[in-house]
Amino acid sequence: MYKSVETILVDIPTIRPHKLSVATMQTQTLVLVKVTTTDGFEGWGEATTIAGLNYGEESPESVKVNIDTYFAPLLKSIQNQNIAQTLRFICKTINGNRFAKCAIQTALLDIQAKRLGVPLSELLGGRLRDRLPVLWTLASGDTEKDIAEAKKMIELKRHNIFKLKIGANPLQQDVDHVIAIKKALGSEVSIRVDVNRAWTEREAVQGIQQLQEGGIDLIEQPCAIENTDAMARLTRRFDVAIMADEALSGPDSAYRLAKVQGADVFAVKVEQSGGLIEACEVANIAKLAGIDLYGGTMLEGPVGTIASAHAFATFESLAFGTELFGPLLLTQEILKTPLQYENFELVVPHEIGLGIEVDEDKIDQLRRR
Ligand code: MUC
Ligand code: MG
Repeated sequence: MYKSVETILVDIPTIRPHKLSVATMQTQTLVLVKVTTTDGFEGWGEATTIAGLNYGEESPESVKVNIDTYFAPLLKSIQNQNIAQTLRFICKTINGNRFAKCAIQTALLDIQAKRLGVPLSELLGGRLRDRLPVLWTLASGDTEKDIAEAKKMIELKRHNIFKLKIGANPLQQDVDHVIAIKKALGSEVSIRVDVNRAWTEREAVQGIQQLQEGGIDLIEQPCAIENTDAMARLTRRFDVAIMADEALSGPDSAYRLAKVQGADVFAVKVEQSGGLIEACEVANIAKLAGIDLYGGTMLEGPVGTIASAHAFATFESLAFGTELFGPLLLTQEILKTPLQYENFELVVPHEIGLGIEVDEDKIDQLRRR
């Protein structure tokens, strides 16, 4: 049934340094997975992470070793076409490894959607929208450069919402940087911040107070992943929306956070959730708990980005939009036809499966040997 499972690491320089509190990225390593079947289908998935092990629990190298050593033989041993049973079997047999599981699941869903002749979103319940708003992250580390970059994006009609990466500098310096950008871009432009868990609760209170007064719309993951109590207290204390990102590692964590109202908004990420199906479960938990949604990214390339788009297109409400800009941060294209970004949105394709065509010659040129 499954003929081959290949994991390919592709190192691509970013268009500029991307500064997060946990690392500065100059290159992104795409982790691509290609699965083929004995009846001639081919599916793609992605397990890309951010800055090696600085951000998540799986590295590009660990994903490759674990897929090659454990997932691939398991998949090749499976003799049926039932995707639900196959995914259940993988989850029962292999612990953890959410990013790898997401890549494999995406490839299997891509194959199944192609076999059935439908876009992948149809396997997730069907899409409610064909376009997703996409913000841009300003993370050059320089206030004037960030302002110029934002103005250019607005002019190009590429993005009109911006997220600022903070937490690497002293608190007041970060806050002043954010307020200066907000002032330069004006009240019409939504500005959000991502602290990537850099603040203690006391620092968060100090920082968020000023950011709220400065007209910032969203505060992402201000405190440590484990500090659910602090997240809940900040959510109660402030009017500005508090968003959980790294604290969400799939439906279980979503349920636990929702129970204590540990956030106003969930940043749903397909890889962090452990798959597209699980990302939809996180979205449902949020809906039931009255928590708003945002479509997050692990700065994947076009495969993971469009897979996320198929999942997010099924969400009933996406109050804070998405950040599916990963491919635009890269200096190289790996699709035969690039993803369509226009009018501040990403278009979700109608073609079967993921609806993309991977340029394998290009990947062959760029892959890590
Ligand atoms: C994160 O924590 O949100 C997503 C967009 C971006 O600029 O960084 C990532 C990670
Ligand atoms: Mg984040």
